[in-house]
Amino acid sequence: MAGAAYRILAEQLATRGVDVAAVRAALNKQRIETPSWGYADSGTRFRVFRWPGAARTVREKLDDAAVVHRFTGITPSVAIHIPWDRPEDGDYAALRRYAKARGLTIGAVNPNVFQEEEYRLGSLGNPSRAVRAQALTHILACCDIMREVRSPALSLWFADGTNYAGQDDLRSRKRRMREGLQAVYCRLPAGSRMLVEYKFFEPSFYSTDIPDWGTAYALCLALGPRAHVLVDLGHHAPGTNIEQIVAFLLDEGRLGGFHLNNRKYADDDLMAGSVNPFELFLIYHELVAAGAAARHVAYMIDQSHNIEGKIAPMILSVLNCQEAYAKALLVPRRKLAAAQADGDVLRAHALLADAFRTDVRPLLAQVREEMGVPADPLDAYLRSGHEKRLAAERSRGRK
Ligand code: PSV
Ligand code: MN
Repeated sequence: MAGAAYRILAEQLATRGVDVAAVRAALNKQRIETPSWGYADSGTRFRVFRWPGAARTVREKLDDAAVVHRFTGITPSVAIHIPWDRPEDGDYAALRRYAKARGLTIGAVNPNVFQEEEYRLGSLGNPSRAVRAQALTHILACCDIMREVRSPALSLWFADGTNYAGQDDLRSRKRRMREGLQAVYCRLPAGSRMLVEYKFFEPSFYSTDIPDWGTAYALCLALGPRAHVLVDLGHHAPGTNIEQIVAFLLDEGRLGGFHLNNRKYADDDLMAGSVNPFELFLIYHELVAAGAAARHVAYMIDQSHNIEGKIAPMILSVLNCQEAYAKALLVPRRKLAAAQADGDVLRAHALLADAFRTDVRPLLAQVREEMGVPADPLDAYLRSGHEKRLAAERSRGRK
């Protein structure tokens, strides 16, 4: 099927010196984790528009993740958020088996320490010792859940911060956060990692306890080698050079993973690659350039679909990441290094831009054929009638 178009592209790439077989092999190994919360009704603080057929339970979320994996072939794990994904019977081992029966594993466990009434002034950074203890207890319970679901990572994000100057002592907040994280770090399940996510604002607007990668990095250094920084693409001020942050963390061995999404104005949690595909490409370019240093990086989507559906936009995000990675694999690294060494600014830039401009769709169609998934997964999914079936099935019992 991919046939003629692929052969023409493969020939062109070969004349450019690209090892097409190696590119295909790399694409076959690409993996992206999808978030349980992206399958449920979610959205902005203004309005959550209900989607007919959105998942209502954690098992339905896993069912939907399995559909995304079936159509894309590269999303075999699902991140969970606790307590949002607490199974009704509380049996996490059974949940893991349920996932396994659908060809999935459970990925990162995300403790939620931002929705209880007690967390008004924060969780691990809260001035109250009792509230800090409550947050710590929840996060440690998540470590136990990690053991049951065999999760490789504890993914931490804190809404902690202050809204007004003088509201709290900034140095004390810093120390409390560090102390709390240290208590968690000691209890990480064997072989797992702690991912520390930063966000420059929201829901705290005057100060955020972990506002940037530098703070997250400093905390990780203080904690130990199993603590790594998590880069959520939506959590940066406009104009931030995210790929430079990625390069720095990779080089220091502290890039833990990504929350893939795209932003336009704030933390809008839009589909990955939808606003700025060039940025996504440049990030993948750094990852490819880092080679083995990027081995342990976790690629996780974190988006909140509000008006565009659930499963289909998840598929599109995955495909956008696949496309960005494919283009990054085409960068002629030796030629680029030579242009850089020669100080040939224009040529160096043009080499990158050329890779980005390459239409890799025939290549991806070929790779998908090899993986046994549709050449155009989004189109195949939309035509499958699955959305209609879900909407009918899941409308029962809804108000
Ligand atoms: C916060 O904005 C965040 O990016 C964190 O990763 C949360 O766990 C996730 O969104 C879902 O609220
Ligand atoms: Mn995130």
